[in-house]
Amino acid sequence: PGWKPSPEIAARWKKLTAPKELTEEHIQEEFVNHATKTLARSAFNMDDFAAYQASAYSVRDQLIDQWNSTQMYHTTVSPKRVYYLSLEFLIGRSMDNALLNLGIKDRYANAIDKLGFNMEDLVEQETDAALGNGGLGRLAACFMDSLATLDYPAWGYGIRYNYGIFEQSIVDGYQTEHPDYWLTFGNPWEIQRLDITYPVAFGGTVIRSKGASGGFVYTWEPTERVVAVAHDFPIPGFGTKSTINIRLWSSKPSNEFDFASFNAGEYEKSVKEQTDAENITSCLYPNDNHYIGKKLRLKQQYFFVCATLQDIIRRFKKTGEPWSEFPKHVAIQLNDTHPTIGIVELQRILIDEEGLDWDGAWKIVTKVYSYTNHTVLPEALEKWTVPLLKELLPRHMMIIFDINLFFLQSVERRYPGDREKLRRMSIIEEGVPQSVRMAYLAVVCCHTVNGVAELHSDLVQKQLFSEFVEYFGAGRFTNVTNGVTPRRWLHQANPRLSALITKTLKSQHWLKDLSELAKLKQFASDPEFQRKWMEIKASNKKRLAEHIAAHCNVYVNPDAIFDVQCKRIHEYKRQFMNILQVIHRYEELQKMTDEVLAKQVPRVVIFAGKSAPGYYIAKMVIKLINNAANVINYNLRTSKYLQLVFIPNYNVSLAEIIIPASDISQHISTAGTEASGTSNMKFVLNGGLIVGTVDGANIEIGEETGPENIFLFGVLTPEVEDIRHKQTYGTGIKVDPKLDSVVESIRDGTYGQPAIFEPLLHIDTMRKVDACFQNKAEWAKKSILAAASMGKFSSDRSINDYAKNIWHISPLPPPE
Ligand code: RUG
Repeated sequence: PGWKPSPEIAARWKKLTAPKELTEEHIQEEFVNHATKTLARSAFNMDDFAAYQASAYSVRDQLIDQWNSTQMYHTTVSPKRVYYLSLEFLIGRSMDNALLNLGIKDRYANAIDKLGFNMEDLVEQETDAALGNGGLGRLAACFMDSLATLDYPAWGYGIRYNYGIFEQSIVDGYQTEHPDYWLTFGNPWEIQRLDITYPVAFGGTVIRSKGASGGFVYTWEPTERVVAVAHDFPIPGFGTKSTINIRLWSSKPSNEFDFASFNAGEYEKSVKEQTDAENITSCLYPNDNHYIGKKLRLKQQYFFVCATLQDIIRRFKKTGEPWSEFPKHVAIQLNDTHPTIGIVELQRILIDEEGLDWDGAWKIVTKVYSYTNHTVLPEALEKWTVPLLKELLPRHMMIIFDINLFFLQSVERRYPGDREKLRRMSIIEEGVPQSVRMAYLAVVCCHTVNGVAELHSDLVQKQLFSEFVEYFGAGRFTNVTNGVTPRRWLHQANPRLSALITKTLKSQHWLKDLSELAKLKQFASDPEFQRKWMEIKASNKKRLAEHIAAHCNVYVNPDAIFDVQCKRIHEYKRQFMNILQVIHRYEELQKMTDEVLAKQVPRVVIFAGKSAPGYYIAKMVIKLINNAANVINYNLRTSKYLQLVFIPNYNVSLAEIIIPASDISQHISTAGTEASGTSNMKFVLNGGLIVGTVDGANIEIGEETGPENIFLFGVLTPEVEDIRHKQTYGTGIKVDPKLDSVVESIRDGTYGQPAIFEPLLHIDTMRKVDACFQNKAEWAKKSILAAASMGKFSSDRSINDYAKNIWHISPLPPPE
């Protein structure tokens, strides 16, 4: 900066920026100020949306105050920081969250009420920031909330997509996709930093020449240049002044305009560079648990890590310390392999730009990075072809070849002559063309690799990376079980339950230490507490029923069991098995006499979730659910006992309505396929019980709740492969493809294969659920005990695990 304030000016500045007491009048002043000055509205020209915007800008002012002082304090202390690199941050809405975390919601609601607006209505005006696909992106958002709440010096880095995940509507039963225009009316929750920009380059060639010291130097001469512009999203902690930052990059052309083409009348050409550059951050790829080998996706990955590293290095250089101290200031966490090219970028910067030798650079790089694996599904493991990498990032490809060469040389020394092992462990996969296995690159270069639940981390170590565990030792690999933030997923999404818990525990402290929920167990059999608990569930179910009526035109019975499966539609998550079970139930109902029918436990089955647009089978499952709903809901005789809905456009704010309203939720992936799952944690936290397979975090949830408070069923992970193998090569068993005979064919018991019986076990489990649900007191007790056992699944616990065991960082609470 070219300007430095004199001490007097600095003092005046301090006085002028000192936070003002947040009185009712001050809130109203700020609100009206933003309505009239920022939005140019008047009292006679307001509506709920304008009032939302005015409130949002005034809440943002509060956030910015805290955020500025947090950042200034961190700059003074210069602690070791963690940088969480993620291509997805599924933030959802911000206003309610900010008001609650800052502890000013009631004050704001009252002040705004007196200006004629209802805060709950204004909250509904906000569009979700849907910059993620599902669990992975929402995990990143929960982690940011926990990092801020626990006062860790942390930054999130990612991409500001112009269009987040598509909006889903259902037309004639089919999923239809629409662009997500989330930025049309601006975004009050971000601060555009036109002053913080970095160049990012692609393509071209690498020139090798002799350096002054006799070694080779490499000069990358790229052919395409763009600029990354920072957008900051302040993230307030709960019950602390810490407010951290998610910095999202958007791409801009480096030359604003091609004047020569413009002057020659070639208008399209003159703006081509501009549109090409802006395209990089246009869209989020809508694939969950499936990699996409598209050039633009690789560009997105490099674009964001390149800008991020320049930002991190700029911050480090302010300390004036030598490069050897870099790992004492910087920990970088890779959320999946998506940012893995950042490892190579740091090695490149250190060698080509900072003049370190290979070994010196490598020592630094390998102390800085750690990698979270989120899947063992082969189709989700990223590979980039060598020709594509060479075309886009020629110098990086050379460095990857060198990393691989040095790595394989040392493997060869350990296992002389074992060429098969070298082939298996190589970062480069042979084939036409060759490709780079990004997960192997991450494992070779990171000091720590973690899975996201005990079972998953075990599979990561025993199957996916078993030879790397043998080579590097088990110390490189660990588990950090996922978690969710109780601030959003209970306090915000279920305010009445949160209030009941606070009243019962006589303090809000459980929101900062979720293990305190265990104290609720003593009230689990108390009829009065049960009544209050279940009354809140009933009112949440009513709210969801209203949403369903408005969006699906179906009037569901709020007294029925609400049985929910909402998540991305995927074969491994087995919505198909669930819908078969529903159809089976419907067919059973048809066969019943009126007398038997009258004894049935009414059930509302609720599905929600998006399918990747190109995922044919998943889309057919959506169609099947909707077609089945059309039959089931219009059967006047049985619809009292069974209703089925598919709620369109599942996103964070819809999850906030659905999750508090569930009685049971389905987490029924094939054993060994769902790395963790996090919605399972959210449902139980809100008093819903799990129907689930022995997979992912279900297992650990069951350990905490006890087997009597969770409905687990099905085969275990080791059996799955065995069964698959037998089915493929064994007795020639075929599952009847016709829907109407599937259930019968699995029920007649002629097949000797347990996997085929999983749908049957699912059906049996659902019968158990019916029986349990009829005993209201027992059900309430289970619901309370399960929720009270959720202490482990706070993302605060996950973040403390990462901080202590992987990042080696400490909390830095800002001074009062
Ligand atoms: O499928 C996994 C979930 O099981 C997990 O809970 C979540 C967060 O760890 O990540 C999901 N995931 C995995 N999303 N994408 C991938 C693979 O890229």
